[in-house]
Amino acid sequence: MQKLLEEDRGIRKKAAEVEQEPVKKQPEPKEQPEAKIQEPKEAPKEKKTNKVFPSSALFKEWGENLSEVDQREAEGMFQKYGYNVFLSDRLPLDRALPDTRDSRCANKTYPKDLPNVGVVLIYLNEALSILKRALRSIIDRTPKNLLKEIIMVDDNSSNEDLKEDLDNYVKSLEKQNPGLRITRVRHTEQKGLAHARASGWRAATADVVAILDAHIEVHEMWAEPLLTQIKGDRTVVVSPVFDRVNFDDLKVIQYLPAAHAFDWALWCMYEGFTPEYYKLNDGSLPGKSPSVMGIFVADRTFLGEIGVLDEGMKVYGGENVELGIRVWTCGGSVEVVPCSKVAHIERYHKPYLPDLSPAMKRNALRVAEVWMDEYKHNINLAWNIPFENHGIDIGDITERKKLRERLNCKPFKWYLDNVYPKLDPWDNLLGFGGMKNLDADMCIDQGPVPGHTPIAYGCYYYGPQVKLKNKQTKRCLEIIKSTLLIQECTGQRWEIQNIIKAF
Ligand SMILES: [Mn+2]
Repeated sequence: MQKLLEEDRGIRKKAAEVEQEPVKKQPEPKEQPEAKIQEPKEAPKEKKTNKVFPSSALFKEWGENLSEVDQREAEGMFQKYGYNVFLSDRLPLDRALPDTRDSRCANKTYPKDLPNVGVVLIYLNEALSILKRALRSIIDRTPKNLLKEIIMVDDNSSNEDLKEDLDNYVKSLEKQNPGLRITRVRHTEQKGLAHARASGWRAATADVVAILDAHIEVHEMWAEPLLTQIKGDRTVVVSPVFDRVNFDDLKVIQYLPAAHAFDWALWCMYEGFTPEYYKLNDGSLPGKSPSVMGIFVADRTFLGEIGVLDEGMKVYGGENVELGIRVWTCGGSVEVVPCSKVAHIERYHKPYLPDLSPAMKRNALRVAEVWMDEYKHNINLAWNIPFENHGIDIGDITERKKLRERLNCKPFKWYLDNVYPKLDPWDNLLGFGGMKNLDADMCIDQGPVPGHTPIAYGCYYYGPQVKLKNKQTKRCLEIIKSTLLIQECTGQRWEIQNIIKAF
């Protein structure tokens, strides 16, 4: 989930658990309060075994009484997959999930004649037992008359067990479920998330497509609330609410509903719904959302009409934000639906590439160029990329620009004003990037926590070392003996990496 869902950004995605209103931007999942679910009391421990990997994230909270041989096996698989495959292989494929929905959801009823759904599962070297559990949960927890098909999209996996072993499992599912169509799509080179998802959409025939990650388990009644929204309005793109499945013990942690949003670097994060939503005081109601985290459900033909996904994007990231902006500005809307829940593993690391930033940056620049009008340079600001001549090849965007033209989409300013007013438009910045004192040959840095009191520091230009805002005093910012001072001006000169406006 993306990003949500997709999640799983040990790297940087600000996925988060969410409190009830007001929901703030939440930095890292670990810092948030958790509603733990059904924590069984553990039996008294016998003597502990030695930890073979004391610094591994896998063994921080899990695996206490594992033999050394098992620890080595578990750690090896964890390094490969980013989640606990050792444990997954030992849990039932049809394990029960806790009901984490708002209590009002249990009393809701849904129309009998809902549109049917095709589930698209994207995977790249997913662990076999994780993928099987996703399939099992979808088949067991979607009414037979609603689940028309499952489309499995393999974005060029190399793992051996995703060949014959998986084929055999799929055959057994087909035998048990004669009415269900299972389609396989296999890419012979890695196409990236946006293209893989779109290829799943192309293979689909159902009324509605649900584009999911493969490291998920759907909850009971996940489909009906989503399909009900789409039945009522074919232009609404919906997302379930995710619960987090821990990468180590695979326990399910409840997340509360929140809108899916993003910052100017296009990293996903949770954000509160609108004030109007909270006035209704009913957490089971669908809420409007600026974007989706990655996983989404939409009317199949409507999704085609508005351009599916930007297949010019590479690897990972940004495709979910592009979808959100496009749907809203070109005549649709996006909603998060609290009574639909999907448990999603937040991986410790992703298998696509060791560093996702280059792809994120490139994809973000595509979104900026096609959709963001006069705000497009905020993407450069967020990534510390020069406005002109940045040397990053963003690929061909003429088709996406034509699409925007053809659909007669509203300006990005409309989106900011009406859909995502919480995104700061950054319209009063003068410059960005490193700010270097030419006499001292040092830069301003944000300084240590707590407080981030600015200090003088060697220039490194990894990211913006300080944000320059429009403030004027008659004293100067200078560096004396490596110390940053505000004092009477002695004429020290500064250089700012990128100037936006003359000042
Ligand atoms: Mn994911």
